[in-house]
Amino acid sequence: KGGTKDGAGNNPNADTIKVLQQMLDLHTQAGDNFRSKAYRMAIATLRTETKKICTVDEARALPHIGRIAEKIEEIVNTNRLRQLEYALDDPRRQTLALFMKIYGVGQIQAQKWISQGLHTLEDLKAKAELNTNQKVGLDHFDDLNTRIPRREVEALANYIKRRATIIDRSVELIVGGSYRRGAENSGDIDLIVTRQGTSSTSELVPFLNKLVGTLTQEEFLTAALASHHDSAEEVGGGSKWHGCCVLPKSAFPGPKEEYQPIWRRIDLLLVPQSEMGAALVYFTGNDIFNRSMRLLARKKGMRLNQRGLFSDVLRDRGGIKMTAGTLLEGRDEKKIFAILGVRWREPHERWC
Ligand code: DCP
Ligand code: MG
Ligand code: MN
Repeated sequence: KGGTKDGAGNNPNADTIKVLQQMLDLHTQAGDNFRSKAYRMAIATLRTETKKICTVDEARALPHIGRIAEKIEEIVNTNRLRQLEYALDDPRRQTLALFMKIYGVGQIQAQKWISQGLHTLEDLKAKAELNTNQKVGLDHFDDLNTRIPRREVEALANYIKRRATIIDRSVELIVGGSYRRGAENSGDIDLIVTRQGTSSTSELVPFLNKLVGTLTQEEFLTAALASHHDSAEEVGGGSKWHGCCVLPKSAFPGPKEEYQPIWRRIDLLLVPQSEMGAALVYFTGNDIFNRSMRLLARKKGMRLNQRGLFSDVLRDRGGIKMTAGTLLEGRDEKKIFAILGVRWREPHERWC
């Protein structure tokens, strides 16, 4: 995940980082937050190094490397990491990774299927009990695991914008997510929907319903997906729409003979103008950047979520929030950075 910008391109430690990144991915996939964090920190350290780190001692002298120092030496000496190769060869892990690539399938579901003796996508099609999301994910497995070229993201967004303008001229659509960060390709399209003068998502719901209706009717939208883990922060619900879309041939931005109808994941996100700044921060990400921004807010006695930056948050001794606090800023993305006391970062600088 994360597109093509891994930031390791010209670094003398690029090869080492590539292997460590695979270890990070493995631990993330396995839900091992502790080891994931250790690898993330070590990678971050190596990225800032200007000379190649070759030995255990050199590595240990750097911050946040710890026990990964031995692995760094092994990678540099042998061009490989045995532990990684064993792990990658493990058939159970391979099945787990395969199942988790199905949209709507998490670690728990994947493990359940494996314990039921299911090993292939064909097994799942024949024997597993699938919910709507999982069925879409399985039926369109290849499509939904193909990244979307930047040009196609733009074509898809423009297609929707044209329809949106017909319904409501004053509505504004902004592509967020990895696209806004400048990614060459994206896993999905995150489309933020707003309108001048709005202060609640409910004002945008009728527009969204019309838009989804139109786009479904003309078979641009091909599936609606249920969202089961909408956060409690989103009051009221109905502020998001998750689904799939297919770019029609007429809107394909390349030679028509190269056109193929590919199912793409799309999220439509309703954001009132009063919350646009906080929503832009949130939906631009990436998720790790967001985590560090929220953490920073918390350290300063504030709270940042997709609706705004708040102050006077009262917490009990366990750190549990007791009052929501008062809104400091919601509308202006730059002001949120300023109030938090951090340097403004352009979207393309927010890769972690
Ligand atoms: N987000 C987050 N925490 C999550 C999920 C999402 O903070 N657990 C935020 C940051 C993401 C944005 O929402 O950048 C959009 O989520 P996506 O899953 O669409 O991720 P990206 O758009 O960043 O990457 P991709 O190209 O894979 O879609
Ligand atoms: Mg995205
Ligand atoms: Mn998304």
